[in-house]
Amino acid sequence: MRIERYTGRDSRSAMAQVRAELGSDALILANKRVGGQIEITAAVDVEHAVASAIPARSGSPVSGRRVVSADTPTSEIQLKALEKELDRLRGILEKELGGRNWQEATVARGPSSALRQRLLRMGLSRVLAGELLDSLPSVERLNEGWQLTQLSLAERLQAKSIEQIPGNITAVYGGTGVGKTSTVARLAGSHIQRLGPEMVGLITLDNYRIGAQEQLASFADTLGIPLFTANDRQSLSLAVRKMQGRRIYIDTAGMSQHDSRLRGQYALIRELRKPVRHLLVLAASAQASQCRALAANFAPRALSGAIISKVDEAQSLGGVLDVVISANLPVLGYSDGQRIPEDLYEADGIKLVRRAVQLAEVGSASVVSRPLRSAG
Ligand SMILES: Nc1nc2c(ncn2[C@@H]2O[C@H](COP(=O)(O)OP(=O)(O)O)[C@@H](O)[C@H]2O)c(=O)[nH]1
Ligand SMILES: [Mg+2]
Repeated sequence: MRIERYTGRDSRSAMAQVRAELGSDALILANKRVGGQIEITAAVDVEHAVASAIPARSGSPVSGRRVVSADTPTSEIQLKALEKELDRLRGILEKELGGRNWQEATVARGPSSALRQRLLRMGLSRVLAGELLDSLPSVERLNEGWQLTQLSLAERLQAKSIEQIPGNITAVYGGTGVGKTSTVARLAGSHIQRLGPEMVGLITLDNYRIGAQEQLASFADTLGIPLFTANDRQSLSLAVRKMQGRRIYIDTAGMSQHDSRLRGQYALIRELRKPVRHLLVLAASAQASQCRALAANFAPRALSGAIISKVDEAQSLGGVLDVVISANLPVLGYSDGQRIPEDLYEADGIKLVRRAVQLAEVGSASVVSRPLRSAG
């Protein structure tokens, strides 16, 4: 495996370098903005790329995918033979296509419809799939187009760290059971690890369920931080005053996507007239339509961003990614398990896209090869 870093003024120029040096089978591992430039980390698995293209010569009939061990011999002679064979195939195809421009033909017929299928299989909407493909530069090969498409999807996710958003108060909203209280506990927990318990405090607006308050109260007790319950403007601003100087995390009550009380809690917190990070928690395991309706409760730019929870339980990720992109919500983190605080991660566009792709691949493979589990 060869891993390299490339920097360019935008993804396209960085990708061009990747392509030129590692070829179009390169795998993008990460992309980030570094001082106004885009840095792409890419890898190419030289042995595997070559070995898996060489047919097995002897042994038992190949069933399914051939497993190539790391020490498969890849002699130069085999490589040369392979190159020759590829040239021959290219020649045949070019001849078949007659006078047409080879590159144009592949772009017009091949990659974009195949790419569209992949995007839809991930759970993205037709609209977003169309937008991503429209902005794709013309490419010769499917894999190259696929890498660029994933990269541009990752960019559209606007992954950011919560710390980039100003505000000493962080409020968390969302539907019932999506992971709001867990998110509050995780954010507070990681803050305590960095700055100590005397710098952190909690408020809950969740007065509807006793269990909900007990959950946060026991967390606050264990960590030795204050927890206030508020239900109106006065009690909320009193709680904030009492915790002056601390980083405050506000948990809210889960509401159905149609419940106007969701907006009520937001309005109450707005009345504090302080810089607040307003975060919407969206469960990746929920229906995209539900996530979309939740986000629609908030005016454009009312929210600072989204936390995507339950990534581990999702059957596909495209739906929730589509929602955050179309609602123009930067992704500020994601969680993939029940542990507090461990299972919350900083947002990383490439990682989320990779995960969405993997889920789509597993999903389509299981249709073909996984037997139905019998009950009992
Ligand atoms: N599998 C999984 N479970 C989660 C995740 N985040 C939270 N949960 C669980 O989801 C349930 C509801 O979480 P909670 O934080 O109480 O949700 P709330 O009602 O929105 O406050 C709890 O059992 C959590 O442990 C996650 O990322 N993955
Ligand atoms: Mg809760």
